Amino acid sequence: MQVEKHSIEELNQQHIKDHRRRFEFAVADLADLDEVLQKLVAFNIAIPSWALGTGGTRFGRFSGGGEPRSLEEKIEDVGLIHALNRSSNSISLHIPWDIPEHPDSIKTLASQLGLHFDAVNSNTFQDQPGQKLSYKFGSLHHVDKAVRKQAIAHNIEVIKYGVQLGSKALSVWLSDGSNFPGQLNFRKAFQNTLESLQEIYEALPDDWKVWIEYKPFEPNFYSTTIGDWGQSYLLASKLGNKAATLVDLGHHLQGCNIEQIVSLLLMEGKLAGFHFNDSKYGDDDLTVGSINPYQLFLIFKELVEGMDARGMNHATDIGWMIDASHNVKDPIEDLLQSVQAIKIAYAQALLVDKAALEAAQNNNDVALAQEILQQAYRTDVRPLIAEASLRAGGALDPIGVFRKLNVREQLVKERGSKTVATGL
Ligand code: PSV
Ligand code: MN
Repeated sequence: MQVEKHSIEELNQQHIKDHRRRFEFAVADLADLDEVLQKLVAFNIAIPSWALGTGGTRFGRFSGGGEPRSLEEKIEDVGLIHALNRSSNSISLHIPWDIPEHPDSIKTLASQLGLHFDAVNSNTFQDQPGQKLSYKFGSLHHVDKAVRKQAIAHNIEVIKYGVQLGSKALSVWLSDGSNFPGQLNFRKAFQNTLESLQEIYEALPDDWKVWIEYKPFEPNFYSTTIGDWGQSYLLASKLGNKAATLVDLGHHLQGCNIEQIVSLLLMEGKLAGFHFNDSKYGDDDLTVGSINPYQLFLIFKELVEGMDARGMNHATDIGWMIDASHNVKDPIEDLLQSVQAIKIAYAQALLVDKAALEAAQNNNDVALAQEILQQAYRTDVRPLIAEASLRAGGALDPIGVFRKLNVREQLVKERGSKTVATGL
């Protein structure tokens, strides 16, 4: 199904007066309003193909109704999200969960909905039916060269799918690691990973990048071969200019200062992209901004400052993507919430008075520096996000419209109440 533009406009009209009042109030003191709005309109966040169905845990999965049954239906769902918020203009595929059997028609469908293809993701953390060798003890780091070769070939195949769709990056996350001390030789595991990645790197087209994701634990609980940003950065540096580090917010140990990591990776030109989510303990699947919105703001503050320092385009020079699993919420609602939370943090970061902050830092005026940051963080920027959405042809209140138009009910009618999407 598709959400018609006029339905969104009609519902917008019902709230336009309230919106105008809130907007005028919110922007009264904003000097560079047009610039901020332009940046918000331009800012898009990719939707992962595996997040459109209900996610599960290792204990179970409680499917929702109307889940997409095919890649085409997943693309339709991203089209719905984009129609509502005008900020989700791309989809990131995970192979082999979502193999584009007919790339031309998939591409046409996507472009009809205003979408393109973000990074393609390889999967060597699960065995597939009929697969010759197992990834039980890892893939690119495996002690057996034949397993490494199989995993390399899979990554090269994923690049080929991506080329057909117009993607420009391969995103690699390895679950390779060990569960017990003594299981692995760390150095050999790292060297094997590097050599495997070198072969994959050689297969990258000139205008492509490889994004190397890190994660401290899970599914391995003693060591992960690419466990932190240092290990990812080391690999990316050894590989070359086309390789950089991908930061998944949930892939840090508790209390980790992610904003500092982001700042330094940006400084070195090695920040490839983001997987947005949130976590309370050790998970990486909660909705971004649902637990720690201040941290999200602080990360965006570093992103904006660091990208400006390098003259980067906020919207396009870094890969922005959500990576979460929705176990109890409607996935589309959760993704709409995620995009809103990201845009709120981004807008607040744009409001930081950079000159005043720099002066406070140079004067060691710690209290004032904090005041400046929190002034931006405590600004209610929601009317700006709504205005940006309105100007881009989206909904003032994307979730409200999703509910008013009974989108999920219609999807259940079309697809059935017992559908299960591929993914986690
Ligand atoms: C692993 O936890 C991860 O964050 C990686 O990005 C995977 O590709 C994704 O989740 C889906 O499994
Ligand atoms: Mn991730």
